[in-house]
Amino acid sequence: MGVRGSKSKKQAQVLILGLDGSGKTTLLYKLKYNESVVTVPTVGFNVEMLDTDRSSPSLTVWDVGGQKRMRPYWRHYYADTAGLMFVVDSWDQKRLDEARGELHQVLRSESLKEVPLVVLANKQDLPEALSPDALCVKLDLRRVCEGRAWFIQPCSATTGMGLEEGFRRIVYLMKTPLKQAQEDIKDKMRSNSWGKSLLCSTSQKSF
Ligand SMILES: Nc1nc2c(ncn2[C@@H]2O[C@H](COP(=O)(O)OP(=O)(O)O)[C@@H](O)[C@H]2O)c(=O)[nH]1
Ligand SMILES: [Mg+2]
Repeated sequence: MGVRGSKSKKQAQVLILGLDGSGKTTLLYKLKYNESVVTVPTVGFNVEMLDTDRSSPSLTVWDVGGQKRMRPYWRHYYADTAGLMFVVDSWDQKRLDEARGELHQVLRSESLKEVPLVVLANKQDLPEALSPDALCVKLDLRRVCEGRAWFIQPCSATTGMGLEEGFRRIVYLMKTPLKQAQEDIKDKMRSNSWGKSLLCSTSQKSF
């Protein structure tokens, strides 16, 4: 995390990864401008600043192209990453194996060793989208995330459902000591209250 800006508010880098077509660019612009944009496959990256509450660092969010030929470049963004978000198309079951393989490979990187993870189970607006519980099993999250603070958040980049919660969670995980975050997450998963915010109930667009 570096310090930047006139009020020297800290800023932290959040990296959004996931297969092409999972909804990364749509969700970034829905969150930033509350607009549904028509996207084209991202070549290179999009980067946006997101505001947070006063006690949290501002977020510099990188949305990096997810096409196969772009994935070897993902690692160039790891070094400064304080929080990782991995977007999954919950409806496209044919590509879940591919998503799992890519996610596992990303998590094996030494530079992301203690970086918290939020998996965004996107496209929940579509009928037959897999639930976060089912995705958790298919992606083998509990095993691959051992020793890491993580959470899976259902969302829809089209409607905006769950997006702010997802970003609140990554901010929370970035700010909270690992042990405490793991306990809180266990409780949260046990109570299975996916839709409710873990942090605060403000309706303002700050995380
Ligand atoms: N139904 C639905 N479609 C979505 C959602 N998020 C993204 N899409 C669509 O999925 C396609 C790929 O989205 P895009 O943001 O370009 O994916 P990216 O390659 O991960 O950046 C576009 O046609 C989006 O409109 C969602 O939550 N629900
Ligand atoms: Mg894109």
